[in-house]
Amino acid sequence: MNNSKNRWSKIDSLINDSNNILLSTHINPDGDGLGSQLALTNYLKKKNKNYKIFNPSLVPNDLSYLNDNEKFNQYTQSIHEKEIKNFDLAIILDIGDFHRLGDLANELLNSEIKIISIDHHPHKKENYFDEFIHDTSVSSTGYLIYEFLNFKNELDVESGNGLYLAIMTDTGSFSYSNTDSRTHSMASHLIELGVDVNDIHKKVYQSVPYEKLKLMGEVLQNINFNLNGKLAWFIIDQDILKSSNSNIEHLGGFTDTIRSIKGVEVAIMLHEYSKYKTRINFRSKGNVKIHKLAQRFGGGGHPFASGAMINQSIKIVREAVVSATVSEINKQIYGKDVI
Ligand SMILES: [Mn+2]
Repeated sequence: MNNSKNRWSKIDSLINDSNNILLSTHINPDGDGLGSQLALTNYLKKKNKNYKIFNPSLVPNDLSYLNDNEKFNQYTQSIHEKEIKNFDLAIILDIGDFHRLGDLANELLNSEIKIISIDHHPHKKENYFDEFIHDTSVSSTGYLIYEFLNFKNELDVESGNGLYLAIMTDTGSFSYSNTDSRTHSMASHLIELGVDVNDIHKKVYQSVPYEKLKLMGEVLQNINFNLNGKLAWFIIDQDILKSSNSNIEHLGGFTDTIRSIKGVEVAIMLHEYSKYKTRINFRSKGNVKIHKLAQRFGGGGHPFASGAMINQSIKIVREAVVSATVSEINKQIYGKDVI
């Protein structure tokens, strides 16, 4: 682990041996996945590699400034299928569940393309990757890319801008329990390289679309509490999105905000993704581990931040998820095995 030469040498040679490199991250991408991509493409440019970013979704609204510096293409199978065979290497970032790649997952599995995964989510023992760095001890995927570029002696202010975004967003601006001294050392190093932290913070957190705050206003009026306020949950259905003129891109950070309420241990967002598809998002303050709960519903993630996508209507999911979370909190906080 401490020998970064061993840790990165195989990935390094795979990149060296490839000329057409595909980069991707998970559906509904976040600052960690996109910032890591930005840092890596900066490196690939310097190495004169051909590359292309194909993500399952577009850059979300609150990170749209990223589009000024890089082309984040959305992968559409019917249009891009033929292009895929041109790549010799795929680098998959920040994905704990390979199927969060969307259509691209099967496309890659059916190809000859070598697949690298760099991630900080928990993974099953068997995976689909030819080479990987999976390290749940680090705050973010951005930290791992930082480690790689540092090992290559290729860090600069451009890659630093992406990497700072990655750790800033994945640690809740250096406040979540995944923030450690390595996170701060990395930030310090990036500032020395010339990264303007105030500029990045302003771009991300001081340019909230009005529709997002309007939607937040509606959510705040309709929070449901259980267990004397230890559990807080809210619903985002199609009606509420329509009435606030907002969309899925505006939902980032909502569950974190609801978790921040005094007394709340766990917050859940239930999002009506479509009529028979419900997305759930779990956030815990740190006393209740919720990743196993997410796994039970077919999802995954970290102990205090996880989620799942369920092929059921929101009404059915709501009942199952709320009662399962109530008993999980009872079990973990009070040692009670009751519903
Ligand atoms: Mn991440």
